[in-house]
Amino acid sequence: MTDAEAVLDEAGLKNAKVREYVTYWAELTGAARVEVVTAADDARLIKEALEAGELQPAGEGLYYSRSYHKDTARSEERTIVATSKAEDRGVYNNWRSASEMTPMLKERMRGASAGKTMYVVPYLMAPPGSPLEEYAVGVELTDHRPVVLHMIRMARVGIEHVENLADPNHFVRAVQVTGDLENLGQGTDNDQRYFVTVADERTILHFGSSYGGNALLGKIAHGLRQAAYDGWASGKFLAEQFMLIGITDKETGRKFHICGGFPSASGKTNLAMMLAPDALGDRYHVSFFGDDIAWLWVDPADGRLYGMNPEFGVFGVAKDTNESTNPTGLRSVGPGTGAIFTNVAYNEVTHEVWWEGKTKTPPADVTGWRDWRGRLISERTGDEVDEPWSHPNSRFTTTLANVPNVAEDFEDPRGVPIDAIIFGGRTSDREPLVRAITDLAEGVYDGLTLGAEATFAAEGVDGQLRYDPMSMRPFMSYSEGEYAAHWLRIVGAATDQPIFAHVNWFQKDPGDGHFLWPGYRDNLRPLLWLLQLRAGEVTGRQTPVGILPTEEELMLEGCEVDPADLATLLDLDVPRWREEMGFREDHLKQFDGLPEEIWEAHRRVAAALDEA
Ligand code: OXD
Ligand code: MN
Repeated sequence: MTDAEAVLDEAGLKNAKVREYVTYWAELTGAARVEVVTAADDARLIKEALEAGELQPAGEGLYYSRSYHKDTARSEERTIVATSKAEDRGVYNNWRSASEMTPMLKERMRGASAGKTMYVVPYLMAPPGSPLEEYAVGVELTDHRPVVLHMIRMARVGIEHVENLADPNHFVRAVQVTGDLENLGQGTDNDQRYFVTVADERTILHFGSSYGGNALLGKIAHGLRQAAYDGWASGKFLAEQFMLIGITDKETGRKFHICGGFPSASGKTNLAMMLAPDALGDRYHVSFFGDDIAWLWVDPADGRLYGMNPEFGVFGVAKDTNESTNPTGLRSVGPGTGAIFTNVAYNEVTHEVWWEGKTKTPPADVTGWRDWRGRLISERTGDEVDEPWSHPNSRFTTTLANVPNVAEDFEDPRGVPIDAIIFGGRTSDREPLVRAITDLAEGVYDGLTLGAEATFAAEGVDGQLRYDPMSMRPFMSYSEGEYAAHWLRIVGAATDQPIFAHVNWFQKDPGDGHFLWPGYRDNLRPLLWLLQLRAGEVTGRQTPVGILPTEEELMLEGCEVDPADLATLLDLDVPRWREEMGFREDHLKQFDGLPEEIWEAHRRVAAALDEA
């Protein structure tokens, strides 16, 4: 056992509550060494990780890592929110009592870091000086060096974030213990993993994974689950799985900000990093704030809703990132950025990386190429030949500052005023290109009924969505009824309300299956219309489910969309909508204590559709 106290002294870490926490867990996990980490340690830790074979070089200042092959994604079934109050149980949060879970996790973690280093990673999930800073402080303890390297990219890391706290005890305790990955029964009846957020104690206990989504505790467990709980318990803010972008009108100098939620595989990262289409680029500039999390609050000084991205980096899905879907994403992982690729394919001779969709076909010369599991492509036989080279959830990790169009004020502690909140599903019919919603309850109702079609027809009933309220289904930390009420209260406190909208880039022609809308950079067009609607510069056309643009109102110069397709994109399929209302009713009925305003919004929309 290590002398943790001496290490903490040497690091100059003085916060007594942090010291107590570190020494307690060092003792319990049996770690052989303790090391306190600051962002400035990155270069040394990279070097150590390369020497240890945890990372491999992937070009100038770029790195490659593979995770254990059964440890490549978040595990929703094993993820639990625990508190001491049974009222916190929701439909999606897998609620269990803290008195049951905490001892169980301690038992699993006891002695489980023997022989390993326990890294102490003090972090901040906010730009320093943010009004929400007190909810953003945490200390992750991890026994896996690549987790530290990811944390340095994804959060602001350093002991300064835990010193001089107004309340020295007010930090999130975030413990990640990897365990013996080869013997954890992942996905079997005997699964040993548990990913628990003890939300009312602000303690996160994750056992059994070193994969990013389970192990970078600042991001999902703190930035979403814990923060959502804190935001509700304090009555001060919302923490949502939202992207956040800025749009500048260069002609008038006006700036707008849009945030919004998209269920996975609905193009959220691509949208967040989007550039204006060429034909509109002289007038409009799109800037990037964040691709995955936004915290939202109202500033009573001006009555506006504000938003900020608590993260410091991007943990993006690599698959299908290419020059046309996301050129800025590619630049953000270019030479010298310090980016880390995980579970993509790797060429051990040239140090190149490749993933499905990076180019149309994989590299023709397979010399040196290994798939995400480390197997040589050249040795594939039979059916293996058709297997993907990279894991579908392979990732790139890079800092926000590496994104070429990052907003100049992305670290402004005041956050940015939010003009619009959008929800975007993946729907092949029914859902128009954009429909704006000006009523708060109808906007929240729309977020609660957000969803995406099951990826494979076999997974669900045809045309029925897998609902993913506000894109928070895997991150809900308290009951959905309370969640809806909290949304109404927070956004309702803004005297200058943001406009809501639902967008859909994925309508298809029922005949030949082609996408009706070109998507990607052209997605700016419906967003510009939305901002013009909010400013009263266009009026659109009122429908039962919101205001739709007219063709003339959309700025379509340089946009290649077929006129017949455009007509469909701006139309409503009323019979399909009526059917959808039945599904929505069943979905919402699951939630206890849903505010009456939400039910009223549902009934209003249903009645308007009946009359249409
Ligand atoms: C996620 C992520 O799993 O952002 O949603 O990594
Ligand atoms: Mn996410």
